Amino acid sequence: MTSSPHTPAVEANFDGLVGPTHNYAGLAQGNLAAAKNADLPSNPREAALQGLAKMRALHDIGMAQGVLPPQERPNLPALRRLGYNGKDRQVLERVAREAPGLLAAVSSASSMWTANAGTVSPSADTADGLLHFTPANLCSNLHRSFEPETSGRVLRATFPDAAHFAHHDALPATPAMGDEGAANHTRLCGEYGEPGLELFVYGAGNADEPAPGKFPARQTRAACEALARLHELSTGSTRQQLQNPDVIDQGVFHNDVIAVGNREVLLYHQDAFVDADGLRNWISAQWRGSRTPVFLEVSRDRVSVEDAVSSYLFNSQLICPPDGSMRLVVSSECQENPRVWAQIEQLIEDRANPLSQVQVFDLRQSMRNGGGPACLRLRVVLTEAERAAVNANSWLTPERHAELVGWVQQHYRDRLVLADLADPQLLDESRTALDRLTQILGLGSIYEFQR
Ligand code: SUG
Repeated sequence: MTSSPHTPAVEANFDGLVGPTHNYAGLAQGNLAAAKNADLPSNPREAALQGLAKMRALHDIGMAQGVLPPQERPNLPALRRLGYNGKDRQVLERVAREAPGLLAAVSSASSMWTANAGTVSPSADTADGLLHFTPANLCSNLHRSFEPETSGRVLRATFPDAAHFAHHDALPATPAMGDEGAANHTRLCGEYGEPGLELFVYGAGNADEPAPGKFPARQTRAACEALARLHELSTGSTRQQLQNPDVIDQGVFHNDVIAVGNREVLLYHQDAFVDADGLRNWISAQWRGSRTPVFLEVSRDRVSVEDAVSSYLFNSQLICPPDGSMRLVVSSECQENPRVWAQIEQLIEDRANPLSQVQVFDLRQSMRNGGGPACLRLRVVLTEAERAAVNANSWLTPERHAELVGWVQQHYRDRLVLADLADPQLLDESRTALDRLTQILGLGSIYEFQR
């Protein structure tokens, strides 16, 4: 197949920096790692450095790598909205005494998982030719419901030029419109700059569709439909796909825990979808790309859903560095599981698919909260003109990487337990750190404490 005329584009990854209050509070129902590790002491410094090491390695193999800042935590404005008033110190002391669960919720560093910051549609797919962003409302969990407002501000500051970027408000934050962003959105295409197919995966659909019984389905079909309308996607190039409710009940709280797509490749577990045949047929029928779609189905006999969830095999990043290879970026948990590792080796060795390399990262600090390599990044396909319009300091360069490492070492603690969240000193440290960060990243005053 030959490539149709199009504006060339690259796929950039915008990773979330882990914030200074990174902790394990067991807040996310249906997320098995988070539940299992609740109350463990965390190491925010190590967490942030692990994330930065991944960003640097991807930069070094020629990927366009960006950085998104953490949010203000503990979230004092949220506590004031809930009726806690007085001096910051008094607010922290009172909420710690009366509602420690709420203090944990307003202190979570969960904005690090930028795959949940929003949904992004490249300009090649949209009717108005703009690159569209909609922050996810994350209304299924209290601690995550505090993110969308600042996420919207961060996205606008990072992608500021209205001539290229269209920013929407988050969908109404109510269970009927639950939206968790790019974690449930997959784009397939021939070349990144060609028009692609956008796949929206939901767990909560119409009344006659099967639903999970144990854990919540966080993504709704109604939200997927609204996103496709807002982003001006054509109906022939979008599909709302039902997730298998049984896997949600086994800990697959986002589709990116059981499937990942990149360019023409869809890598997914046999049990990921209701009607995977229908999905493949639709992709093949609607395909306009210059490469042939490649479906890599991992069978349950080789990798069980349990292995997939504990290793986060499908939460790998599937990337195309400029050397022409296609690589899988995996967490070290994949290497430690012999069945998962054997599957990865087979995929890499099989010449019939484009995957040719694997790169392993220690992301344990994030993984203990159920956040793997793919959770930590928001993918944004950018033409050259769009890339030039991104806020310049949001790009990771070797110099900015070194500056951020120094910033983490200066401002972050190496141990945090839940009792520390009430420490007014931690609030001061976090604000000092974030204030400095907005200068490093050249973002302006995005935090309420700066306004
Ligand atoms: O929403 N964990 C996050 C993990 C998000 C992973 N993102 C993707 N799959 N894209 C969540 O479940 C745990 C926080 C705690 O328990 O302290 C948490 O929020």
